[in-house]
Order: sequence, then C-alpha cells, then structure tokens
Amino acid sequence: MFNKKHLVLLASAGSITLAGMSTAQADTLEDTMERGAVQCGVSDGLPGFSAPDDDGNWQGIDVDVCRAVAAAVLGDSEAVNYISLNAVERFTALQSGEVDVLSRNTTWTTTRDTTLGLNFTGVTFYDGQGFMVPSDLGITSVDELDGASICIQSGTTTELNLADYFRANDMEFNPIVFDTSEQTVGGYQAGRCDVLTSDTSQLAALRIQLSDPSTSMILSDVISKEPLGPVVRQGDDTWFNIVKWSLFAMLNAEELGINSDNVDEMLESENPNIARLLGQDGNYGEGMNLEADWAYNIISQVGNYGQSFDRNVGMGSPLEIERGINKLWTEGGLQYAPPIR
Ligand SMILES: N[C@@H](CCC(=O)N[C@@H](CS)C(=O)NCC(=O)O)C(=O)O
Repeated sequence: MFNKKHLVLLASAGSITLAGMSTAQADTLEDTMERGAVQCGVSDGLPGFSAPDDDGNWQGIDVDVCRAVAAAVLGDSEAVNYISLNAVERFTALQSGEVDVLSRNTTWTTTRDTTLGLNFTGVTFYDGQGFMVPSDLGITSVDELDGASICIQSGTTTELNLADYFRANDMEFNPIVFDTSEQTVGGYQAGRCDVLTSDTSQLAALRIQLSDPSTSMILSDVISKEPLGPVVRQGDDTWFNIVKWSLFAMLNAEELGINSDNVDEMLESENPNIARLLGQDGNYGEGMNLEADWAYNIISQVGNYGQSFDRNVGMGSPLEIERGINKLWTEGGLQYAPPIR
C-alpha cells in the first residue's frame, strides 16, 4: 500500500512541521502591510481559476480570493503579487513563505490539512474528478476506459484517485504524466493519450484551450470529491481568519443581495446583517486587526461570490460551468458562510 510517493510526502512532511513551528510567531498581516502587497500563489495559467488576461492582469475565481484579501487588508484589490506554481511546487512555496496564501484549485484533503503545516480556509469551488475524451471515440462512460492511456498532471489528487478507481474496478490504464496543464493538454492534443483526466471544472478550462474544442467531450461520470479552496500556513491565526473571512464576506454578500454595483446604496440599509457586514454597525474586522470597511472594500472592488463565479467560470465566462452544487445553501447548494455577528 505504501508506495514511494507516500514516503516522499511523509519525509517532506517532517521538515515542514518544523518549518511551521519556527514560523509560529509569524505576523503575516504586518509583513503584508509593510510590503504593501499580498503574496499569492496561483497556477501556471488555468482560465477561469487563475490566468493572466491579454493585458497580463491575473483573472479568475482563485485570483479573486487574493484580490479580496488585498482589499480587506490594504484597501486595494490590485495590491497582489502573483506567483505561478505548478501542482508539485505549490505546498513548498507556501511552507517556505514565498507565498502567504495559496489559491490554486487545490483540493482539501486530510494529508494536506494535517501533515504539511498548512490550513485550508474554506471552499471556493466544490468540484469532482472527470474525464475528457475525443468525441469521435464514441465513449460515453468511464467504465469503457479499461486499458486506456490517460494524460494526467503530477502532484495532484487526480493521480491518486485515478489509481484508486481503476484498481477498485479491476481496470488497467497507462498513465502519461506531465508537470503543467499546458503540457498535459498539449500531450492530449498530440494524441499521446486517449483520455485526459482532471477536476471537471479544470477540464472545462482545458477544453477551451484545444484548437477545436468541439472535437472533445467531457463524460458525465465524476469519480471523486474535490473541494477546492485557499490554503495558508499554520501558526498565524490572524492571517488564517483574514483569508477565511474574506471568502465568507463574499458569500454573505451574495446571500444578503449586496454586489459591487449596489454596495454604496446598501450602506444605508436598515437590515442589521447588512449593516454589520458593511461596517455600519460595529467593527467586525477588529478581531482580525482590520478596519471596519474591510468587507465593504472586498464587495465594492471584487464583488460577491456569485459575481466572481459568474464572470470567471460561470455563464458569463467562456467556461460556462453551471452553478450546480456551488449555489448558495438558500438556493439548494452547498455554499454556506457563517454569519457576521
Ligand atoms: N485539485 C487537484 C488538481 C489540481 C491541479 O493541479 N490540476 C491541474 C489540472 S491540469 C492544474 O490545475 N494545472 C495548472 C497548472 O499546472 O498550473 C489537486 O489539488 O491536486
């Protein structure tokens, strides 16, 4: 059961715990304020999640988390330094302090949350692993993939789930492993494999990068749970709270009907929930050493969760992903933020 990968992970987890302890006194908020920018770890470029636009400005639902933190802390959502990380590099970059928040389509798992000296702060996108196949193969289900060559990215939960699923179903596969999504999609396009597997949202992002997306389809089967969310180092609870509550502020704003267009009118609202969120009744940022307008700054500059979802990955974006289980709990979905009180 214990393969080489597990041993490498455990070996590195040891030094990581020590690194986490040595930074127990860290004051990431103070460092960020002195620097004047949030150090944000993102992907190598995954449209909808984190990718630079034509003008070189980073965009995406993961990017919006870092923009929200920058708005809350510095009053300026643009005050972010983006650091591109592939799947293998991402945790080391956070542990070493190269980045202060990792917001890069990263699945929350036990090992990552408890053995790496890191903490997951919430879920930006509830996802699951799926498969993309050339449409002309006539494949309709994952059960037809016995013996397939499968393109996959190293250092991901995708790799682990694939092995589990095929073993459990007594099926064989030939993994073709790459380090970046660009290489993975390139390998698939060049015919190095029959199938590409990844989180389904990321398949949607990879599919639109194909020279002709209509030649590939995403199967409806989903073989895993992939709750994706931002990660911080252990040992700095104030920073942990800031990142966690920045996302909660965006979710609460959507629930309360506050968006970037109406937030100024909402400052006059008689609704106590709105008044608390916008800093008109008390200062709920105080416990995080933030100003009372921390959430106002997030909502006015970044928008609420629904706005971010829609423009980056939803129907207002080229990915056109349905809101699905990422709807608010009030709409039958899983997205639920604790109250501001
Ligand atoms: N959610 C999974 C997969 C994450 C992942 O890295 N997926 C690839 C999909 S191809 C990716 O995003 N690559 C972007 C990159 O290389 O920067 C995990 O946390 O392990």
